[in-house]
Parts: sequence; structure tokens; C-alpha cells
Amino acid sequence: MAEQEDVIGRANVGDSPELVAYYGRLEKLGAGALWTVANEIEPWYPQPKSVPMHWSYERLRPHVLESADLVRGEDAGRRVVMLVNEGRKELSAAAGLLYTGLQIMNPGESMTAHRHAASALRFVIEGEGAWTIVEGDRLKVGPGDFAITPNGTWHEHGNESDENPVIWQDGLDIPLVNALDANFYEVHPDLHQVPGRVTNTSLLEHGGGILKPDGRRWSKAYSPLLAYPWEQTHEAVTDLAKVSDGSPYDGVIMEYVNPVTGGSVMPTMGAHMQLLRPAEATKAHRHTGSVIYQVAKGRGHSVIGGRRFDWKKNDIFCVPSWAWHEHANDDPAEDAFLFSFNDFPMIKSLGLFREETYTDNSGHQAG
Ligand code: GTQ
Repeated sequence: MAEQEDVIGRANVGDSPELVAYYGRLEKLGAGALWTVANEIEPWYPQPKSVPMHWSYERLRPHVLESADLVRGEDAGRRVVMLVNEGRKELSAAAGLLYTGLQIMNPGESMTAHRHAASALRFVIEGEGAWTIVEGDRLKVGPGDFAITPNGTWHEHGNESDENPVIWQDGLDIPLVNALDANFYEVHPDLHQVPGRVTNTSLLEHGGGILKPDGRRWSKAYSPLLAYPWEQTHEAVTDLAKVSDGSPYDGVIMEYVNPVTGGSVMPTMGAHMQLLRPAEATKAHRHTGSVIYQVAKGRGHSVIGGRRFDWKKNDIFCVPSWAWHEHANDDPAEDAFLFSFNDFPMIKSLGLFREETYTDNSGHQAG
């Protein structure tokens, strides 16, 4: 059945016995009539299957902990509770073509090394003692730290604490890479890498982000800096807030960058940290590209596609492409910080980025 639209320039062909028979003959030849699907495959504006969703960390955490009793890390490969969008179940996506999950590692546990065509990032939620070796650089990461595993880099993770589990959020572009039929996966031939002599080498080379090693050549598509500590991130955004009002739509927002180019950390995914001042409420806007948020600090709410979601520290929520969204810090005295990752670098490099602001007088959706 064709989706008809009574608009000049759109497909508006009704069914008839002759046409239905004709469609049948085309189908047998591996063909079809464009006008039966044109209005659907060329929507007036994006029609994401993803819906706005919020995942409460408090409610998920016991189940994440339970996974560590139920499944051995070495059997699972990685022990992760995925966050799955109701409209994207078949793709294991949290929003659009982005995947996210909560990975848990028991004290003393470590995973084998592998690499894949998908890119990954981590935002640590709880637990001291996490490490990840990315392309031979051993990174030590704690709560609030952000780290990247660009596509094709060997990586393996572990938890050297003898007391606490570690839980971090993984973000990957697996659904994107699969949609492009470009995914590959390899287990490391030795199962483990030999790490370099000094932990956090990439951070020592680029720490502070204001100087770079003289003459350093870097031609890869991703950032040579692999770890972004919470302290520096928090300080940078707090400092910017001293001199800038920020954006009416995003508050005081900064992007984690490749220190060589100033561009996004990886070619497919970018990441931000944003500060909402006490009681600040942003205005609504929408844009192409999907975003997955993690509340790094504070409490508040967001109105996404006309639905209100209350959030607090460590909660995760998503903004599907082209959904109106606005955020509010509901604490009268404390700053709120939102970490987020997105597919903007890919969307922008393809010339597909578009943004619109909400234009009723209030600038807010009815939520
Ligand atoms: O650590 O590379 O959550 O390959 C899912 C797939 C994490 C990883 C995930 C992965 C990884």
C-alpha cells in the first residue's frame, strides 16, 4: 500500500487491480515502483525510530552488579549491560546509530585484548582502579575520566583494585559501522598487549592541552590524546563559566578535542562536557545527530520531544536526532555537569548537520 500525499511533487498514486498486479510482476524481478515508498523513504524531515529515553542508574546498578556474579568476564568477553532504545532493539542502539552500555569489572579482573572497526569511548562512573591499555598506552582512569579507543586500536581493560568493582559507561558506534557493512573484529594474537613503560603516556605528552611536543607529527584521524581527566575537564568548564554566559541552548559547553587539530576526538564520535548553573534552564532547540548524556554531577531535568525526564548523578538519557530538547539544573545552589557523546563529527563531515531553535515566545516546549 502506497503512502499517498495530496501535495504537488509528492507521490500520490492510489492502488488499482492493474497496479497491484504490476507491482507483483516488478517484485518477481527484484524491482519495485518508487512512488509506493517515496514519501516514506524521503520524509519531509528526519523520522527517527529512536525515542527519547532515560535510564536511572540507581535502578540499573543492582542488575549491573548481578551480572558480575552471573557471568565470568572471560566468558562474556566484556561484561556489559546495554541500554537499548525501544525503537532500536534490532540494532542494539541506545539512540540513532550509537550504542551505549554499563561495563562492570570485578576487583583484580582483566579482559583480553581485541580491536574492531567500531570506535569506543568510556566515561567512568564509579570505582578506583580501572585501567585500559589502548594501542600500548596504559591509561589509569577514575570516576569522571573520559577515555577513547579509536577504531582499529588494540584495547584491553581491567580493574586493579582489590576492593571495589569498577563501572564505566561504554559508548560505541557499532550500529553505525554495521549499517555501513564495515565492521571487523580481531582478538589479539597474544591475547594481551605489552604496555609502554610509562602509564598515561598520551596524557603526559599533551597534558594541559596548551602545549604540544615540538615537531610532533600525527596523521591519524583520531586524537593522539587518549585520556581526559575529570579534574582538568571540570576546571576548564568552570573557568569558561567565569568569562562566558554560554549558549542559551546548552549552557556552558566544551568539546573534548584532538589537541593537534582542535577537532573532535574521533572521526565518527565527539564528546562534550557542559555546565548548567544553579537553577539555569536552557531554551529548546533541535538538530540532526544523536546524543547520549551521562549526568556527571548534580540533578535536574530535561524536556525531550515534549516529555519531561528528571535526572540525577550517573543517570543516562538520550536525545534522538531532530528531537526538541532543553535542560534544567534543578538545584538552587550547585552546578550540574552533563557529559555527552554524539555522532556530530560524522553528520557534519557528510554535510548533514542542521539546527533549529524553538520559536514560540517562551523558547520552551510544553513538557
Ligand atoms: O570495550 O571494546 O560495551 O567491543 C561493547 C563492545 C565495549 C569494548 C562494549 C565492545 C566494547
